Amino acid sequence: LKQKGCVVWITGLSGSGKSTLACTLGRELHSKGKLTYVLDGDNLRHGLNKDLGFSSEDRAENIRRVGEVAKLFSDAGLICIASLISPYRKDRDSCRAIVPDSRFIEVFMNMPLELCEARDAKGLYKLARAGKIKGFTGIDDPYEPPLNCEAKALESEKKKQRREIKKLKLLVAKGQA
Ligand code: GGZ
Repeated sequence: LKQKGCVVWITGLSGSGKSTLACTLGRELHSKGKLTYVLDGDNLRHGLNKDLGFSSEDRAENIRRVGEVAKLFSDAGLICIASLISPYRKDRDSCRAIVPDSRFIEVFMNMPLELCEARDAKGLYKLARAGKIKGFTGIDDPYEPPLNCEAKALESEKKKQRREIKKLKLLVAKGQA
């Protein structure tokens, strides 16, 4: 196997487009013959992390586990794309710390809360505003945007999206060098 692995870590609010970006990027890299695996926070909470809730401790453990798994995948030579809210800087930084330097690419979904909430694809923001979900990120739980991420993305018009994906592919190529 010639491929070298890396971790693409996508962070951002619920409904900011993390999963969509992860899938699109994964599909494109795959179609170029690259071994890729997507770890999606929401999905993993049905299996590996089904014992965890949304307290800051549980989120930290959720992110720690996914970080360790992502590291294993990247050690095995895969491009591992992780998409989790991962709201706390220190948790993301701990994941970065276990992956060799240039092999951790942090991508911030730079989507304003108002837009995520306006779209509210799953109706979760509405429930959070009504107090039916407690500790919802962006409503009554914090989100700490990255200070030094490798890339920012915005689910936007097709043309801009193309540019963002292109940039991410370049970063992945660098991460694999
Ligand atoms: C945030 C919540 C919450 C609370 C349930 N806060 O948009 P979704 O629905 O499909 O994805 C969100 C998912 C978040 O899981 P993560 O593993 O990415 O979170 S973290 O990194 O913070 O551990 C959302 C849903 O779970 N969800 N309750 N209180 N998101």
